[in-house]
Amino acid sequence: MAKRTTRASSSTSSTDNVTIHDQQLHRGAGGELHQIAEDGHDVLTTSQGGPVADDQNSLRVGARGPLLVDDFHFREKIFHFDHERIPERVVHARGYAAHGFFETYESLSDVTRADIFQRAGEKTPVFVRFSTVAGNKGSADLARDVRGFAVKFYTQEGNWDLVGNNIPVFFIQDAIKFPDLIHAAKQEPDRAFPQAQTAHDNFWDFISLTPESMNMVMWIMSDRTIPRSFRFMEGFGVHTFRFVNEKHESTFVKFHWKPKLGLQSVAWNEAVKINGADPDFHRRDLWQSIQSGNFPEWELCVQLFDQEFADNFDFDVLDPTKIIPEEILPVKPIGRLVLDRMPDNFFAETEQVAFMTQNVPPGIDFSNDPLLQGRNFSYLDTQLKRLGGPNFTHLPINAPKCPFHNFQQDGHMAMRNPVGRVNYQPNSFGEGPRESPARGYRHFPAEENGQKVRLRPESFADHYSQARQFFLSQTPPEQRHIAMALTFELSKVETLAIRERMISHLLNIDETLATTVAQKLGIQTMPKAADAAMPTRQDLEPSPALSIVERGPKRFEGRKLGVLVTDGVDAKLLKGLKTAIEKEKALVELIAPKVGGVTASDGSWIEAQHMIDGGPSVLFDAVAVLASPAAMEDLVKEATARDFVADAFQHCKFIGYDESAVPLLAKAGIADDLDEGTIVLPGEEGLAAFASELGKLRVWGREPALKLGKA
Ligand code: HDE
Repeated sequence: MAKRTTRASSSTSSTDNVTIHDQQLHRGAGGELHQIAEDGHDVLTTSQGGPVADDQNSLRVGARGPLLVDDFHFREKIFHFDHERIPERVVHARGYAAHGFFETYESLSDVTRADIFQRAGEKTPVFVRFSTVAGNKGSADLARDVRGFAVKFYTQEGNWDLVGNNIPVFFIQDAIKFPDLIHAAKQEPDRAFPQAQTAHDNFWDFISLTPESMNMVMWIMSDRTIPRSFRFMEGFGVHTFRFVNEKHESTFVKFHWKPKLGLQSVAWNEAVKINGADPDFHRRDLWQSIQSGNFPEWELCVQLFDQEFADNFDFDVLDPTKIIPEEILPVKPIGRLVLDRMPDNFFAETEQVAFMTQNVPPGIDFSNDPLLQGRNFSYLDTQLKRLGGPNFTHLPINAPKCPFHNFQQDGHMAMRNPVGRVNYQPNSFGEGPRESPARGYRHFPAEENGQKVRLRPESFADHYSQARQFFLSQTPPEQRHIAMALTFELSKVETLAIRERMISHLLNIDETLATTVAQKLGIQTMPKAADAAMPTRQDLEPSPALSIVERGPKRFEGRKLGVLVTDGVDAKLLKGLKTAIEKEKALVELIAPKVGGVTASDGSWIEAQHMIDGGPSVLFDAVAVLASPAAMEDLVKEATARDFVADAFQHCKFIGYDESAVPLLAKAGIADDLDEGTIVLPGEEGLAAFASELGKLRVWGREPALKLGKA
């Protein structure tokens, strides 16, 4: 095919038909050429371009005889199919990605010479892949897990990969522990379960023996690990990096992504149910929002600091288990990221994209964070294994979009061999590329000296203070969720000593948290607090920036209202509701008792996107029930309809309804518990107020009375 495309470019062509050697060819959607059959269809060919006459039957002797080795078409087709899979990523196997652009707000030339940050308004193409860490490629989206947030910037001076997570700290301080961490987190090797979750002995055994992970434990047990969707997550570069300017001066930098629509997560019980109702919930969300033109957006923010700040800060800025609170060092927005195009092909782009922390352009450099330096080693190896050879940079998704030129050659699948005689330098033929001391990458000449040792610095030794700070910075519902998450996870741990060891760490973080979890786990005698490498410092100032609820958007924009409707629904009210929600730039989807839709009060046909069995309330941010009294008599008998409102209530969602829905609330067992989040839909004039009330997103105050997990 590729051969034909090349030849065709020099031939005469009409709009989408081309003639080569008297043969009519048809140009396909991707610009590729197809042979045309007698009846006008594109001709199916082998990979060698040979036209295929019969793709339904393999070649055999007689009608019932053996197959023949002459059948090169069969052999090629099955051979290719047999090799369709490549190894999945050892971590972050399940991912979803989109194209977009990064727009620089203002020149940062005073701190960095990175070309991408020189000109205000400049747009740089990007490819962004979100992922879960532990689950296999086919696992469900709402696993409690860290999310990867990997961004490839195709800059004018080479690709920059900012391979981050949605959590600003990590489990370990030294990359040498990474294989142990991941072995412990993934399914246990003898039984190959549990899949995509950390609620098992091996994970908590390792964690409880690794005090440096305690800050991360607070983060992963918080709602950050069950995000509402990728669009509502922050992202972090985690490590301290360096910006370097033209004068070779260095400024330390930490990177943050802030979602335009604010932060939002789901409830744990909701996450469990979403995994069943729509395992692709996050994928679908990204797909739908981009396809409908609601492009997700983040701001790139930086914390910039110098050596003096680093020397005076309470913690070592090279320790990836620590943050610098935003209240101490504010974040400065430097540009925006917009995702506006889905890949044409999942495998070619999302699966084959190769992120590598060591991909940095001139002006961006590394710090001595031992985790970062270990990563710089790892990512190249993993791509070789996964993509099968050193030429993975030739794949369109990985190739730079700026010109590139060197003498690398040959190897598996080489698509860009240097042309001409000279494939080395220096050479006296004056051919080929040469170094450029002025433009080329120069590593920051940091002074280093010391003995070769294997040790962990003293300055990395405080494992509990920031964990405590994180916990104390959470609102009461968020603290409750952390306690519930720890209880759930440890309840799945069979070895009692591991549970107790975790409680002994929690005692160093917050005594009430430790006692609550211990009580729920039925631990009779509290263990002693874990020995700490250094005593827990006095309380750090809480950081409200660490709370999702504090950082909530206070808007319903980008969210979804699910409206359960029946035959006889008040058409005017429904229309008014839709208009009010759409004014908030949010979506409305209808759920009907039967596939198709309902007939409204005025006789009009209203199409529904879901049937009640396929559209549970966990798929929506808030719900409404609009029915007719007659249809309600049947609806209350349906368990799925009762679950629809009972779940919405349990997940602290807003529920709007008209009077006809009262029997359903009664049957769902919530009629006596109505609160400020269960709202009788007013006449049309009040619908705008209802829509704006939804901006509060959840009624977390409802939760204590629900006695979830006997909290
Ligand atoms: Fe990764 N990580 N990682 N990681 N990581 C990989 O590279 C590794 C770490 C992160 O969407 C692998 O291409 C080591 C921290 C993301 O394709 C591998 C260590 C952070 C992705 C690897 C870490 C990350 C990866 C597996 C300890 C957040 C997915 C497949 C030092 C800052 C990128 C691959 C994508 C992927 C190694 C720790 C983020 C094996 C050794 C910390 C988002 O190279």
